[in-house]
Amino acid sequence: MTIPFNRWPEDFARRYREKGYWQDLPLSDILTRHAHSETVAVIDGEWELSYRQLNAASDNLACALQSMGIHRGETALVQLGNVAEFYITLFALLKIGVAPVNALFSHQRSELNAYATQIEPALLIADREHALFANDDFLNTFVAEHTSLRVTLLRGDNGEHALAEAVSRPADNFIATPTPADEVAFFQLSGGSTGTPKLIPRTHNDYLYSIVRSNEICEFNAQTRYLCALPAAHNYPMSSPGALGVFLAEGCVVLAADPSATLCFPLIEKHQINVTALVPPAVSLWLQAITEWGSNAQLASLKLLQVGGARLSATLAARIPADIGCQLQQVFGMAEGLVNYTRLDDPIERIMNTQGRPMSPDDEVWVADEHGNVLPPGHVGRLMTRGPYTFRGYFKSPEHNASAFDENGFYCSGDLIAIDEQGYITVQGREKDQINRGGEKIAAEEIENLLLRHTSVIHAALVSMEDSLLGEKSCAYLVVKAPVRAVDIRRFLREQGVAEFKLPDRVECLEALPLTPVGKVDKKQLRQWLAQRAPA
Ligand code: AMP
Ligand code: DBH
Repeated sequence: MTIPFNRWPEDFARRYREKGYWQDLPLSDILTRHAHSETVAVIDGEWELSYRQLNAASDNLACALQSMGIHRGETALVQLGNVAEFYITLFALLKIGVAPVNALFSHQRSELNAYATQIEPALLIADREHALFANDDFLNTFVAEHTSLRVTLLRGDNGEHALAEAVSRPADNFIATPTPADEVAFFQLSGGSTGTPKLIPRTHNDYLYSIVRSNEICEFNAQTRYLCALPAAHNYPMSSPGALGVFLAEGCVVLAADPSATLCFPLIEKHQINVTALVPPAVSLWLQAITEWGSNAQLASLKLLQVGGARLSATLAARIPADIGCQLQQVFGMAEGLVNYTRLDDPIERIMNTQGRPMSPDDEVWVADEHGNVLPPGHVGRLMTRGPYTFRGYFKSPEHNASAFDENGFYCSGDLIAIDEQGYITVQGREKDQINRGGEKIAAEEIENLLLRHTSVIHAALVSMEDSLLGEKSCAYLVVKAPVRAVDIRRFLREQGVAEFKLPDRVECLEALPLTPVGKVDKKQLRQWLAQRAPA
């Protein structure tokens, strides 16, 4: 049984192998190559695991899952936060050829249902610390609704579902059964722009290459001490170079539950962290904390700060070397593949003002006008890309894929960019119907569909509005039958089981939504009204 996905054409696959990008190794090799190392791999609070221990723990879990009848070619739904079990589970599943969707810890019923419906998982791994799984109510419904589920393991459970038990029971004659390196290893989550959250199949070959190449550019090595403060399941702290880059290099990953300064500064000092990855709003909060506390002394060990996920303003960028006292690297990436970095030895002006350039010599990136013609350097248009680690299609989404890719397999990310003469990219805007709330992506259509379930709502449009801290927040424009208050709308959406960051920050009611000449909702007009603070 293999998971269906859109493969690279044969001639591309051959070229990527010839150039050494695709190594035909399972992703679990990142860990197993250090199986005998006593170096500390992960620090999660008081819990420190060496590479040997991390590998053994994942062997144990892999073996336990095999004995429960979970096997190669199946899928799993995993929801774990920034805890060591996240990596133990990831490697265990890779070792037995089970492809997980790693849901974010902020995800709720609606997202988990959407993912389970798409992948039909045999296995669920979640956390008793998550409100959904604090008791068995949701769990029972979920298992009844998703009949493919045969096994559930829960972190923090000490009964029949105990994950800890499966992790600590010594593996007995474990034989790894990873999927072939050119098959699906796991699914990444797309920020999305459609009604249902989309899944991105990632193969061992393409993902491992993205990590190897990221390590070269970011110079991760055995001395790297990386603070993982963004959600561990996200593509950025997982692979750019992220925790997997650190493991590959035999460095050390320290986990933080969130990127707050109060939590992260002491961890940086205590564990002598030299690199971390943030989104721009977290950078603002760090700078604010430094100003308030009048010192950046706790950050003395920090050499490199990666910033990405959303547009970093030049003002904020300039304060990083000045106030935090470390080097900045801009990262412009996407879970679909393509990642751009400013290089460590780039001139300061490039590091401050661009979102870097593609990491691979074989990343093909060009800018398209509205007719699909190539635009010259400096012109703003649609980002089009394909390459050795950029996917060729969303999971089971033929219709959406037909519009997201051109006839030559180039993926249109929905970003508006310009590329300069030296190949450096600046992100200028966005064409996709998405809100980037400080790096957390919201697909407008997903929330609009939920809003339309409200008995008073006739029409709904979710648009971005400027925010000084987050960059963007969301505003729901509604046409209603009966008056509604913002709190009611937010409560209603919460009851629909959607992640908190997707709730509209503001709600406005209108007589009618403005329409474009072809009769589509004119979101540009709505955004303009918001910018002018009218009409309320
Ligand atoms: P996702 O689809 O959730 O992986 O999000 C990827 C999207 O995040 C990109 O297509 C961009 O819209 C946005 N993004 C990521 N990094 C940056 C950055 N450094 N500057 C501006 N936008 C970014
Ligand atoms: O926003 C992203 O998705 C992102 C940002 C930086 C990403 O996936 C990445 C680096 O790999």
